[in-house]
Amino acid sequence: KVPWFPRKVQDMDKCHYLITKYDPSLDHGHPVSLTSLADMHCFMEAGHAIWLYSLYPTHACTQYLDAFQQLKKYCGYQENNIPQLQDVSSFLKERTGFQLRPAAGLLSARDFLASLAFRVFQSTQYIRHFSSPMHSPEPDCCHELLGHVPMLADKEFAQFSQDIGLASLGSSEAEIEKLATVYWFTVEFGLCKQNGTIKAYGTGLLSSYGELMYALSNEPEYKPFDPEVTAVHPYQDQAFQPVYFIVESLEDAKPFPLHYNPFTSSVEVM
Ligand code: H2B
Ligand code: FE
Repeated sequence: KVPWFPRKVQDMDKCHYLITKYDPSLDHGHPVSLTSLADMHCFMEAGHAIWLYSLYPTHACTQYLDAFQQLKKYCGYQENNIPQLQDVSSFLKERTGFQLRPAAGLLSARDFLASLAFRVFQSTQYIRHFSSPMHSPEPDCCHELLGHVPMLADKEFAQFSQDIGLASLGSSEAEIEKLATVYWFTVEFGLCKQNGTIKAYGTGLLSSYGELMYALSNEPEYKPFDPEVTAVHPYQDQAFQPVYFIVESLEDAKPFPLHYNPFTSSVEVM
């Protein structure tokens, strides 16, 4: 039996299953609401953001750098400002048809991936706890805005994201787990080659000063991206990744050989 899956973008209202990994009342490192502590976090984050910004020219892929310039110009990406989700969503909609939808926390891989099929990115709005500015165990708005948003403004990357989403619709739990793993090692922690140099396009790297430095140092192990191999490689979210997968070129990255035909609204295997 094929599990239920959304057929139209309105069905996103039913794709909101939250995973509770951390009990907010027990864990002091849990992210907190943005509205209550906005000023303080804005101040704290500026420090991390300035560190990060200094790494981008040498560590980020060109697609990221291009989009980042645009976001500075049109969406108020500045050290002392938190951009508005609505402005960013309108920006993306114009570039690649992606839109942001507010999410209350970490969603199940199934619901999160399903939304990508409709070019909807479910974005958290809270910010990481100020006691650990360099690391957030769950996605927060720094990760979404500094990591995901610039990459989603790139056409090929947007297509790649949607392809993973499309492949997830109606899939079994085992298939979802494989897709979530591919997503992890590409969208979140992927590296690519550009002019013979390794650059980061993974959004978990682009939103963490510490891991961005580490990923492009000589410490971690590198493996070539291969969907079959990558999909079953174990991963964890408690520390820096010991292994990163490299794609030869971001333009050629495909989760699986498939293509969404917008004219027939169907998935074609190439
Ligand atoms: N939920 C939210 N709100 N944001 C994410 O970036 C996210 C998610 N990523 N759920 C998903 C899981 C990802 O790690 C994969 C598909 O499991
Ligand atoms: Fe993410």
